[in-house]
Amino acid sequence: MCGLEIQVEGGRVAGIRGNREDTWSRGHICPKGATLGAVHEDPDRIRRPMIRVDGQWQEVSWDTAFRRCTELLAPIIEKHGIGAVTCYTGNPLAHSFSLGRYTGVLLGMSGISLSYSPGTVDQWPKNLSSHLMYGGWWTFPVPDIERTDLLVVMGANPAASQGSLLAAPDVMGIIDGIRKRGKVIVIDPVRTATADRADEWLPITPGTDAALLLAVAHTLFAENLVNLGAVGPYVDGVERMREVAAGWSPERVAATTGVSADRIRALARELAGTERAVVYGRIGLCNQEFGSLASWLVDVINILTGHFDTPGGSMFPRAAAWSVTVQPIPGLEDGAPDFGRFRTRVRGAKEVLGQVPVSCLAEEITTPGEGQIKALITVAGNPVLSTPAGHKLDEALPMLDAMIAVDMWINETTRHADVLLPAPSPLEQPHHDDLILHFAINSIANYSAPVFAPEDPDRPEEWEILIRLTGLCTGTPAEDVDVAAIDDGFFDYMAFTQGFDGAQLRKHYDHGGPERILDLTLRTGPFGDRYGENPDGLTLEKLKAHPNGINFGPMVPRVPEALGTADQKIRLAPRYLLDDLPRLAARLERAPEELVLVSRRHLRSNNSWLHNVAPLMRGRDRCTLLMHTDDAAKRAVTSGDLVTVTSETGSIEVPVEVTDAIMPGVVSMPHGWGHGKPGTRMAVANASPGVNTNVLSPPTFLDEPSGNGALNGIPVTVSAAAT
Ligand SMILES: Nc1nc2c(c(=O)[nH]1)N[C@H]1C(S)=C(S)[C@@H](COP(=O)(O)OP(=O)(O)OC[C@H]3O[C@@H](n4cnc5c(=O)[nH]c(N)nc54)[C@H](O)[C@@H]3O)O[C@H]1N2
Ligand SMILES: Nc1nc2c(c(=O)[nH]1)N[C@H]1C(S)=C(S)[C@@H](COP(=O)(O)OP(=O)(O)OC[C@H]3O[C@@H](n4cnc5c(=O)[nH]c(N)nc54)[C@H](O)[C@@H]3O)O[C@H]1N2
Ligand SMILES: [Mo]
Repeated sequence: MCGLEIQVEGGRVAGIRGNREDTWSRGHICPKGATLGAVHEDPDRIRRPMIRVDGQWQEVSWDTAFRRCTELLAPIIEKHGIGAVTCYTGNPLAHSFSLGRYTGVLLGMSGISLSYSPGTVDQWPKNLSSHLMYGGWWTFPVPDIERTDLLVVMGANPAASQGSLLAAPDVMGIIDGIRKRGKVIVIDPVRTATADRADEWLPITPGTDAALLLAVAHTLFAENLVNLGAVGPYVDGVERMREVAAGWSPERVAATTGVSADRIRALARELAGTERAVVYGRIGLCNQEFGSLASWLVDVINILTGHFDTPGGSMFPRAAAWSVTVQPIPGLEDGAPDFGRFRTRVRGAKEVLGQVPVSCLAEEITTPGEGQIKALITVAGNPVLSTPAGHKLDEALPMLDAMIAVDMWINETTRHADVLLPAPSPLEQPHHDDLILHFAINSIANYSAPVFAPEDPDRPEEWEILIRLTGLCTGTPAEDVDVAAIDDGFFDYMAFTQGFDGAQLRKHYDHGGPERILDLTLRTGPFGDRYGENPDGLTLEKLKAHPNGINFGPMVPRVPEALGTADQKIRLAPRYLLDDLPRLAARLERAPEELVLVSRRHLRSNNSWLHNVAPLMRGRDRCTLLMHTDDAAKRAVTSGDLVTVTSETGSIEVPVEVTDAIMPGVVSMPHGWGHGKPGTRMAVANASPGVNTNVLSPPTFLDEPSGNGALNGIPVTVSAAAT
């Protein structure tokens, strides 16, 4: 999202720096932005379509590649039906100009009934709690960190991640600003770089945040500190919440959470007593055993303390261009939650908001019988490294009859494909953010033209690839799909959702594709011209006259307008979530584990896929196991020693890094490593492969209400490695 100034000399990137004139980022940049040139120039990046012939990759024309897709997929669909086909759409689609706007075509129009994504190892608990509380599965409240005086960060490390369901430029600079006028508290089992920059680090036992937050709610009610502020008239369920919280005294949860009853009470008082305060919870709260409860309770605390829908509190952003992704799920409009509309074939996992745990994919491929998955399309994903027990998926993928991958590299996942369709370099595409604008603390619009013309003039854009694959799934040979017709149909539907006749609107355009969708979403967004109804409003054409972007300013109160519930009320205490409380109560009775594993991120990485970028890989090995000094002493290991880490699912060897910046009883590893597999083409990554932490993630360790994977709080044992 940061504005970049890219210098080009002789057709090459000569330098990238932050654009000081950018209306959003004002010159801020992170290492990922600064090294995009290396992604563009990476000799390992695939540039031509490839098909596998007798086990060997062969570069072919696009036409041949699409024909090969047809040859592979059509007979499978004919024999087994579309139910034998699925797709995995990965994280970068949230960031790509074309994929962000067109994955909906593949998911919505291909007839594939059940698809997989890292959503269920990421934000599914937040989708669930937002669906239940606000009637919008992407209606996420975001901490207004520019205007708050007390920020409580739980399970997030913006010093590494730069934010997440909180998009803000230079988050750490903003955090420094909060400290000057107020206070920052970080609640995390690890003393992260964010915690180091905060006023206070409160270590917490992984997976127990929901219990802590219930005790905060308990204190707020018990001490008469509840004050809903302006949203008061729109909140339903306060009395129910009072009854629920009554059973969760700070004393009851102190031992399990590792946070003293006094500190919990003081936290409640600080939050209630600070005019502008906010709690932010992120991946550490989602990817855990009680992810839905924790995600919900963050919002409950913000609401009970009057820090909701008000500056400096938790607010609903207004995206200048709305995202196709946030469309309501047909059949899951507000009302009684209707989850488990279907269950998976092998494990019987229930559907929640249209998805099932991503960890089901391997067993659906390997288990014979009616409905077995025979063909897989992956788009911008590397589930072999990023999903629980990815090593099992690695074993399952060769059993497929067909696999098509749309990606930039031959990595741990795509090495199993039969057809590889290359994505263009980020510098060969236009850019305007999409989904992440819905989590941004300012309303911004910012369009960038491609820096380079396509190296391969024949190459289709990724949205065209998605449309061809969609058509193929519905019975048309991929090479014969009428891309423009499907694109028009998609546009018409999107226009219809905004109350417009697409066929009429299309007369404004001489081209289709994501630019047309972007124009539609800008013009029908909060600042748009609505195709002439509001003549001074925004259009893509006007935006293009502002190369540094347009910033429409900070968040504004949006309740009740933002609510999708039938009665435009916030449901503070949804029954579906309350039903999960007995499971949390049982957690309080459980004996402590000897050691549990949590995940972490690094500033110079992005999940599994920037490890082939040499400038990002400099420095010492980052794929290490952080372990507390006392735990290391007990096991007679010191920094640099190789240790064996074992969970119920698997075992890995990794170097240990001994530190006091982590709670005793907790160890931490980054995900996205485990390169060096045969058949991959990533020379830089393969030279420093690291190990795959998800070998240790049990596929059935889940946040039950959402089906999201619990990748934090995994019981493990650690001992010095024999080797
Ligand atoms: N540089 C970089 N940036 C990234 C990414 C990247 O890989 N690299 N990934 C991107 C993606 S896909 C995402 S989703 C975001 C995520 O953004 P963040 O949520 O900020 O992610 P992390 O940096 O992993 O921080 C998670 C923190 O949760 C803590 N934690 C683990 N378990 C628990 C628990 O039970 N309770 C509490 N309170 N804390 C816990 C961990 O110790 C860790 O410090 O980052 C995005 N940004
Ligand atoms: N243990 C543990 N596991 C985790 C997490 C954790 O915290 N701990 N975090 C989880 C989270 S939050 C996430 S989001 C997932 C990520 O899970 P995935 O999305 O499966 O993994 P990525 O590593 O982001 O893989 C991105 C893939 O997209 C490709 N790619 C990049 N840009 C483009 C593009 O423009 N077009 C195309 N077609 N391909 C592109 C890359 O080459 C790479 O193969 O990992 C999850 N796994
Ligand atoms: Mo993510």
